[in-house]
Amino acid sequence: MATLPAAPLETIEQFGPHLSYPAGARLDTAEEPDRQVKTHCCFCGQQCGIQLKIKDNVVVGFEPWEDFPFNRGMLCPKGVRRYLQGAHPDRLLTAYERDAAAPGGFRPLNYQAAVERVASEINRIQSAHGADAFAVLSGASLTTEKTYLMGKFARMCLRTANIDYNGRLCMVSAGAANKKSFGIDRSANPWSDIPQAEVVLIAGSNVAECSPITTNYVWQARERGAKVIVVDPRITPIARTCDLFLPVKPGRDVALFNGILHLMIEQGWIDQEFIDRYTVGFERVAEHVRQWTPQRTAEVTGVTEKAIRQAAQWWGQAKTSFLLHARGIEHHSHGVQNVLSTINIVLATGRLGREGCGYGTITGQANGQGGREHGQKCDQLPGWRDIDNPEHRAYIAKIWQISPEELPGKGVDAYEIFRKIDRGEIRGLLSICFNPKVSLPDNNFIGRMLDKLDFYVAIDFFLNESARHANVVLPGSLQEEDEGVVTSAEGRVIKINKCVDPPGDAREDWRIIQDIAQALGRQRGFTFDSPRQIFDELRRASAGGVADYSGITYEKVERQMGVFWPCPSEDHPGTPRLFEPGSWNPVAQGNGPFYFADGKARFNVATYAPPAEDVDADYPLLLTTGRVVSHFLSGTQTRRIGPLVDQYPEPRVELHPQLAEQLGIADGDWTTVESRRGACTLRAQVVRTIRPDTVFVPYHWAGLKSINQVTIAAQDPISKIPEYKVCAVRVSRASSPPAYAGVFEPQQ
Ligand SMILES: Nc1nc2c(c(=O)[nH]1)N[C@H]1C(S)=C(S)[C@@H](COP(=O)(O)OP(=O)(O)OC[C@H]3O[C@@H](n4cnc5c(=O)[nH]c(N)nc54)[C@H](O)[C@@H]3O)O[C@H]1N2
Ligand SMILES: Nc1nc2c(c(=O)[nH]1)N[C@H]1C(S)=C(S)[C@@H](COP(=O)(O)OP(=O)(O)OC[C@H]3O[C@@H](n4cnc5c(=O)[nH]c(N)nc54)[C@H](O)[C@@H]3O)O[C@H]1N2
Ligand code: SF4
Ligand SMILES: [Mo]
Repeated sequence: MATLPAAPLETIEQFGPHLSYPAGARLDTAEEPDRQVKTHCCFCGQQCGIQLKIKDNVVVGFEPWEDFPFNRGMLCPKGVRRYLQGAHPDRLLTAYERDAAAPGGFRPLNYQAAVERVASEINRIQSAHGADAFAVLSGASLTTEKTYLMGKFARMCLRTANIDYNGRLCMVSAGAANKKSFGIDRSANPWSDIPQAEVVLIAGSNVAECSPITTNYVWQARERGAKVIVVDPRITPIARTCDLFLPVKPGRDVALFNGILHLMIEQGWIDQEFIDRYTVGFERVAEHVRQWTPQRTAEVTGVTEKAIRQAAQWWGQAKTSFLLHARGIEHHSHGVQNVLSTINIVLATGRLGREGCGYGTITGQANGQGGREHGQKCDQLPGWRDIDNPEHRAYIAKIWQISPEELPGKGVDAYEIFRKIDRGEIRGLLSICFNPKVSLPDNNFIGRMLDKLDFYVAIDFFLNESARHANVVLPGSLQEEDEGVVTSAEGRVIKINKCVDPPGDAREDWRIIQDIAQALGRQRGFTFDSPRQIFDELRRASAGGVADYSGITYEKVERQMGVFWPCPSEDHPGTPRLFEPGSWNPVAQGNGPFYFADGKARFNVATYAPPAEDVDADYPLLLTTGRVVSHFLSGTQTRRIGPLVDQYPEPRVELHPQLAEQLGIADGDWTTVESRRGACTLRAQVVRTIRPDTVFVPYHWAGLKSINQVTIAAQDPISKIPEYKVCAVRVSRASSPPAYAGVFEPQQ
């Protein structure tokens, strides 16, 4: 049986990097496997094809899967090492119950007893405080089947309105803006359109570190002569090879894109025929951007007028183009406005729905796309249906064999769930595939709220930092221990194949959820025997919705190496490129290809506002946060994979030499970054690749190394995404090393 590390343990890397290699596990990739399974990487939304090598029910290595069209065998450092995670000694092999007297603060518990305790606590809380007093937080690394089941479980079994998911921290600004502009929330093109583009514009995406395989598509375009434009406060690796770099001041993208559109209109670099025929709302946008003269745009964004004019000219005059963005423009209190402003420059040129003419938001989590379509969002039902729409409610109620009145209404977003805990309105929480203690902003508050709960159950395969606050922990499944579909950044539905069985008392996540339903005595609707059965119900539930999966089968996914949704019937091949004239569209009754009744896309006025917290005399610098190539999200997985730890052992504060000199900080010095919410002391990394008014810290670490102690919980009013990408801080050389110094010091 697994033993838990002794308490108190704030972060797993206190073990030291060498111990994060799975001790004694079989890790020799050269070893002859029993079999190889074609599946996909468990980490980012690129969902690279990979073959895992299995010996004696253990994943022991990998081989490239060269036929899979997206990555053709290529993998990034995380994909190459992902096979190491399952054998880690921290893998949860049994259920646990919190017990202050036990070593590590938890004692093992029989699985069935744990499930029964969960059910009885749910009953107790809901009968005393109402159904909505129990909340669910779910995740977009789960297969689409599981995300569907989580939405159904919350609404039909628990009858709570309060379910939301970690994509709330990720893709919701893009999703909301895509819906507003196009009526559909999916990248518009397969990535094979990128190399065909004359101009590739990348806004707020560290492509080479966060969606590494996309780099290859961008470079193919460059090789064919394309101009690459990058908008980022940091010269990221992709920016080092671009043709034009716009070093935007964090939080100012909407001004930049409005300024670019201003010039495009002034110079006539727009497609008036497309605008007239296929869009509405252009005049209001044109009127609005009139104020965004190059001079004003330069003043607000910190980008030179010359560079703004050059970007407008290249983008405006191109015949083909592809615009990509990610969290750099989305993680803002005006993230939706930022995204709308980028979509406006795409719509104004009419370069959509044709070869080499594309737009895409690069999804983040493994199932960042599929995980936001089928009902685990607080306002959504399967098929991207709207929980407020009576017809949509009636349709799903029929599939679930309940009456529409039994379906709860709209719940609150993931952060608001914690505010409701603070107010005593939510008393119980089930989380799966989510580590809010590390990943939510202002996370000292989150830790206090987890402790305030009457009852908290976490389902995970590692005891993540949030689960350490749980009353009961249930051992869930790793990606390679289950099967199901996920949808990649391109909109391609692909199949995750089971490689090994969950070890010990661990269970496939969907079985655990059904076991809880059974223990509650509400198993009706939760008696699926397999992910395939869940998928078949999901297909029916999605039929006729915008995210229509009804024509997708496991066999077709395998045969075609993925099926792009929407796919309304089994003889339909799927829809790689959206908005092609004449393509299937369940919503449009007019001639246009967009997903509104009149078939026309919407221009939306995108208004600029400064970040929720701007700099002032006390906090004179901007903090922005994000990722490094070798770690993934809250680090639960990658901080347990030795070679990835060695590649980037601890977070560092990136700052420009000018700023470093001004502050008297040398490379490697302990440096404190402090905001109104909290402080974090880390080593400095002095780099010339960042704006001198901005510091950057990656967020993959917990406890004292967590930069989310410092970030702000401001949210976009429409999407409710947190403003991870900008808050005001002061930075100084630390007067003393942090408490963790010396406990684990990586070799420099
Ligand atoms: N290695 C690695 N890869 C990952 C992940 C990971 O954790 N590690 N996570 C996956 C997930 S879930 C996601 S969401 C994606 C995220 O992928 P990205 O969005 O590419 O990554 P981030 O580092 O969050 O931020 C991207 C860039 O935004 C820039 N930026 C900061 N503020 C601004 C701003 O105001 N404007 C502009 N234009 N840019 C700004 C940052 O400097 C950074 O280079 O990556 C996925 N892939
Ligand atoms: N400061 C700052 N904070 C950020 C961001 C930022 O850029 N800056 N980015 C935000 C973004 S874009 C994201 S997506 C979030 C991510 O934030 P989280 O979702 O909290 O981070 P994860 O590390 O994905 O946590 C997921 C947990 O799920 C578990 N898990 C993974 N797969 C499975 C599975 O199949 N089954 C089960 N049962 N468990 C599983 C992992 O072990 C891990 O403990 O962080 C956000 N936080
Ligand atoms: S790019 Fe993403 S999916 Fe591909 S190997 Fe790297 S982490 Fe895995
Ligand atoms: Mo994300």
